[in-house]
Amino acid sequence: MEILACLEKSFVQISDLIRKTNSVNLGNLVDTHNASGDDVKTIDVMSNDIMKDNLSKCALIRTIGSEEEDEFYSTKFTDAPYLICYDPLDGSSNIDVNITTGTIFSVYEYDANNKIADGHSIVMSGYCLYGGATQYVLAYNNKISFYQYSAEDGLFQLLNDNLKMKEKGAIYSLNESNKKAWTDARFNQLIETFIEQKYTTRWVGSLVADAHRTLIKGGFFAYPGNRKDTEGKIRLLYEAYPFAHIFHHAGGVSSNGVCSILDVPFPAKIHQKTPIVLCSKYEHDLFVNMSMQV
Ligand code: FDP
Repeated sequence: MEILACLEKSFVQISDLIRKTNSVNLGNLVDTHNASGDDVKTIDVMSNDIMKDNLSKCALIRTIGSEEEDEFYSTKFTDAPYLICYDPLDGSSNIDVNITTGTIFSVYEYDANNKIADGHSIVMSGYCLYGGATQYVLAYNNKISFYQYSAEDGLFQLLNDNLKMKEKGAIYSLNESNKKAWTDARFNQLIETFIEQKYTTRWVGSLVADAHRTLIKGGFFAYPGNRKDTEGKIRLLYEAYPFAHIFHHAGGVSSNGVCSILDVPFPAKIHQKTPIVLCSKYEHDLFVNMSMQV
């Protein structure tokens, strides 16, 4: 698929950028693509330039939405069928300590009225992890494929052609330092239940890494709303919808606390946030039962 080729090219370029960056520079580096060669940009902005440059040449893409842009960008392919939204470098506040970051994306198909209703309009989504290895997960055609980049032959090699989530995990993942400020008390009760059931906790603070671990090992990930960030921190278009699409493809569950993330109407604003839960079925049942006790 042409879009996938553009994405894979971008993943390799962003991965190279990260691996060549001195992390002590706190994510600032010289843009070697710039003609003058002396333009200092953050690594997020350079990753966005890579994605935008590659994807704007793809004849299937009409519109691009990015975490790094204030508005949607229209390509020259005005009759093309798809919108693509992405976060070029999620978790970049971790880049200075060499923690896993990643690119998250979703491809949305316009309907006959040139509209997108909600997350059910996604035809393909995924993410690339820039960690110990460069790996990407793709949700397409009702299955999840998992690839790893091989620098030796310059190709992504298939690791798993039909990845499925466990029905139950043993890890919960939330930023518990916010727990006194959460606006939905079910999360506080749920944590107590997890501890009683001998779960352990993990919080990387990089959505791609925390969500990837939850996908692979099962369990519970959430970023609830709190008094400071009433809708949480996770952005709907290029973080929550893609991961919801991926989790549903893998047999897992997504929620904004009320409904599936995929049922949330397409936002009016490009950077709209949403509370988010991504989890296995067992943990979702626990969460739903908490709601009955409140
Ligand atoms: P970041 O602050 O690095 O941009 O989407 C934003 C995000 O990262 C997610 O990747 C991550 O899950 C979350 O914010 C981390 O939030 P905390 O600062 O509360 O840990």
